[in-house]
Amino acid sequence: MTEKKNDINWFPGHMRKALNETGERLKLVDIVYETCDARIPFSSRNPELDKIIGNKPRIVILNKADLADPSKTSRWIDSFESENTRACALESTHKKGFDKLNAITMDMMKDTLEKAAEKGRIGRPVRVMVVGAPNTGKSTIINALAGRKAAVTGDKPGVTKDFKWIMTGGRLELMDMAGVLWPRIANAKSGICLTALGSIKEEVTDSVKIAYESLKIMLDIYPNLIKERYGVDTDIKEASEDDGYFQDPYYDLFLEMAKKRGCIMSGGRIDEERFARLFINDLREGRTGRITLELPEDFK
Ligand SMILES: Nc1nc2c(ncn2[C@@H]2O[C@H](COP(=O)(O)OP(=O)(O)OP(=O)(O)O)[C@@H](O)[C@H]2O)c(=O)[nH]1
Ligand SMILES: [Mg+2]
Repeated sequence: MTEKKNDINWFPGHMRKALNETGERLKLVDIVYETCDARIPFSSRNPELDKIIGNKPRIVILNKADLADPSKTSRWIDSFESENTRACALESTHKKGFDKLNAITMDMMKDTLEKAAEKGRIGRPVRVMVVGAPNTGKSTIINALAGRKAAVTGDKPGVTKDFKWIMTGGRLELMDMAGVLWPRIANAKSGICLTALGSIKEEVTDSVKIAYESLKIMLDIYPNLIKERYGVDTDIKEASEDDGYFQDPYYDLFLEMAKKRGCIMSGGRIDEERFARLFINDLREGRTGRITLELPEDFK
């Protein structure tokens, strides 16, 4: 494996600006929908954004729940709710989960709307800001709520560049925001997961390294999914000193998987780059299976 770039610069200057502007724009809304990726609810939540949102009413949305492990999604929702944070799961491309989101929103806005009605403002709109890490599905959620393709979406981070108001025709007025990362990612595993699942641009890092590291994570949590998808034996035998030279059984497995998938260049060398991209895309798009790589108790 060759090292390409070691410094992952995932916090370009415009993201600091976007974070600061988020604080300013919060004054314009009643409630915040904070999106995260249901497969990595810890790593895809922005601690800086969390601070900025503060006590403003918010709902944490575990989006892409169709790609996550359903029982683990329930555990995450219970964990948020037990800490008095409202949370719900969405499968926004399938338009699932929105009744629940709407019910929680109206429940949280009840007092505000009643007070407005007493002052004669009956049917006052509810203004929502949708924020979260890049590629977590903010614009897709907005389109589902608006019932039309009002916001641009795409399968890479950084699609929405600036904020935009979108009217739904119903009670909600929605503010779409550019996805924001934060200067210090909690740990190496978070950085790998965020890149593998699409919130950090792949171009800033080494796809072979990301694939190799995410394979290790998968072998730890879902070895059977790897076994089933790639037809390999996942019982890793750690290299012993007796082997006489350094061996990395995970890297050997990575190469075996690449070979099985026919990622071979002319001359017989294994095309690690091609397999890395294939492996990451399988993971990202759910072909490896439904996965949740983090549990609430890991962060208590
Ligand atoms: N499977 C699945 N894919 C989703 C879901 N929500 C969004 N996506 C996909 O995820 C990708 C990113 O969606 P966007 O709505 O553009 O994400 P965003 O948060 O607005 O991204 P930025 O504007 O770049 O920050 C797109 O390819 C969507 O089709 C979901 O619930 N399930
Ligand atoms: Mg967007």
